[in-house]
Amino acid sequence: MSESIKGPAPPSTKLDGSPLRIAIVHSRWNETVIDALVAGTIAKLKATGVKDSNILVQSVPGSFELPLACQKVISGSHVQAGATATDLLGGLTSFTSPNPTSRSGTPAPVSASMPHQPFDAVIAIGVLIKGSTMHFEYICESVSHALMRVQLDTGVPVIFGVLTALTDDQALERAGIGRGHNKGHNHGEDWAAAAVEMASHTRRWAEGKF
Ligand code: RBF
Repeated sequence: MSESIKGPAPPSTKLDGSPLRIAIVHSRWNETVIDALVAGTIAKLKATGVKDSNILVQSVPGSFELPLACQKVISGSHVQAGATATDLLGGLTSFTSPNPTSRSGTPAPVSASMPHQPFDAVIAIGVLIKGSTMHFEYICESVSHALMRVQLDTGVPVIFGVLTALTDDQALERAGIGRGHNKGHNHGEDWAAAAVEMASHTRRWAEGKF
């Protein structure tokens, strides 16, 4: 049998996750598959250089909850970053100048080295397995549209890590834990690579660098 032509080609430049902060938001339905996907995603993020301390993992009950959670995690990280920058400026003021209004000198380190920078990308992970009612169709459609909306509305890449499987075996194989001789491939690794690539592109493009 001929080899499959499916799947992403490698990126043209080496992935460098070292300056990036990335959130994983996952649902808890179909836990065996979710656990494998989350583990695969984290392993690949670290392999590209993303620091442990720059990976946040949050969970929600089911896939239907993913879009709102991603949106709130993104907006919350801006609040957190703002608070951190204010803390740094406050700290700097009290150390460098007795008069807060005349502060000068060293600028606060509020960019890439900031302890809580906003998320550069969010990876939404869910596993939907078709049942005997119409729930599958409704949830798949609304979640995929809403995740796209979150990334376009926020300008932060949201990676579509939602499996929409017709059978348990399809889901297991896409997490690399198939029951037959074909274990499949862990798609979490691809989602991590996509997150690092899109986060890096987005930073560069935002600075007008192409
Ligand atoms: N959530 C999933 O992430 N994957 C599923 O396969 C899934 N199947 C569901 C099937 C039914 C009949 C119902 C009622 C919910 C299902 N959910 C599933 C949960 C859904 O995403 C959500 O958490 C709940 O509907 C609460 O908003």
